[in-house]
Amino acid sequence: MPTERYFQPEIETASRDCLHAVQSGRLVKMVQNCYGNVPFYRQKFDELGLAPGDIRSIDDLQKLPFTNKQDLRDTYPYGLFAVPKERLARIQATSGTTGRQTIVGYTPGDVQRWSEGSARALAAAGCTKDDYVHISYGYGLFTGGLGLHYGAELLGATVIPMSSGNTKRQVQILQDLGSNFLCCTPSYATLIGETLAEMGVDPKGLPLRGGVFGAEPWTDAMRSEIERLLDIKAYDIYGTAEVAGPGVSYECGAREGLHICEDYFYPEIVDPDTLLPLPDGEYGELVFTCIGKEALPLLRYRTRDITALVREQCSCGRTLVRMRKPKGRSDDMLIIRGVNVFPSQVEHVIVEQGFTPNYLIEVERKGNMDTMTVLVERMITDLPGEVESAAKRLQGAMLSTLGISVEVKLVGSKHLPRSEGKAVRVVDKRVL
Ligand code: DLL
Repeated sequence: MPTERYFQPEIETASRDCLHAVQSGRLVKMVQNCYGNVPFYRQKFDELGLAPGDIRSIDDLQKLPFTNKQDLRDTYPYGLFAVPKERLARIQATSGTTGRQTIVGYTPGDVQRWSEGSARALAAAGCTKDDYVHISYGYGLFTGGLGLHYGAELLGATVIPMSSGNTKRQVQILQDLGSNFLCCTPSYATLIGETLAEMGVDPKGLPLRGGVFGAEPWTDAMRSEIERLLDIKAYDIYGTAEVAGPGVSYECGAREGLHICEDYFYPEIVDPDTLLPLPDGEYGELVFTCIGKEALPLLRYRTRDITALVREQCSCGRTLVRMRKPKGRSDDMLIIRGVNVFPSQVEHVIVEQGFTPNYLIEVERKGNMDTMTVLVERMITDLPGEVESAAKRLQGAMLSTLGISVEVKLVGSKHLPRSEGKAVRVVDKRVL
């Protein structure tokens, strides 16, 4: 069993009292920054009859107003920024494909703190300064590429800044340069793994040891598939551009939840309808207050991601609170004939039944009835007669897990589109 690696043990394993003091001091400063420099927040405070002095510690957090995506859109591009433009070191954006893209910004200090989160994630996955880190997240306004890049550099590792795309070349570079860690979306990791096999490259012959995968929900079943295809250990990393980028939370060697960098990003779980806080262990919407940010210090930002917090001590020695692997986003959740379905549940059943995690969910409304069809790739080895029974088996498993009947269509191997970034899993054709 390798010993656990920390990037900043003084904070990652700090006592809860110490964390409370750090969080309280930062929240007080942040609230003054918001009130003094962001007219949007000043107005919200005034409407609530709240003065910055009313916030004395992190225990006062619930007095503060929420912020949501629409607020960022309404004030596009720079309306919620707390510093003049000339103090910004970097602009990035969310990868949102619907509506107006959200612009975020960072001071040099913000870039440093964000990079620390990424460096903590890489170290927790076992990456060291002696390793080569192959980054196949997209570089650009999306935070994936540059986020992991800066984290790997801060750790002292050697970066191979590949960006995404041209998958055969990715495999060639993995082989030629002998990378030890791969960073990309989990769906792109499976594509790289499949391409490796197609090119006849044995992953056991590569020095690749681990991967840090995130930017989209993925199941433990998909983790096993990636580990099999690439012969590595796969770790989850979470983040959103509004909060920072990758490294807001990350898995450690125990891989039982993602430790949140709560010295910079303070988490809450709330009921998405009532906005009331939920007890630890209960699933609800993840909300962050960016207590360590200067340029875009968001108060109680509603991420829409569905997860739960775990406060029990982790076997890795970190004291930072953990969040469960996100199930998906509340706005990704499908309601089919009144039943809530997350694409990640569908993925779980597919892989559990021995299929590859390449799938597409099509939803339609026929008359007054919602129908859901799941397209899954069959194995190359399946004989024609076996395809029908495999589809029936999968359909039965879906019914027992999801509680609704869905149609399963088995399509040819490699028939469904592959993704080099975040995968699109749902086509909802309902006109509601
Ligand atoms: O996806 C940042 C990131 C880059 C995270 C690389 C990890 C690795 P956005 O483009 O703003 O930022 O998208 C944020 O992606 O609210 C989640 O819905 C989803 N997401 C991110 N990481 C995970 C994860 C980046 N590990 C949105 N598991 C978030 C599930 C994730 N969903």
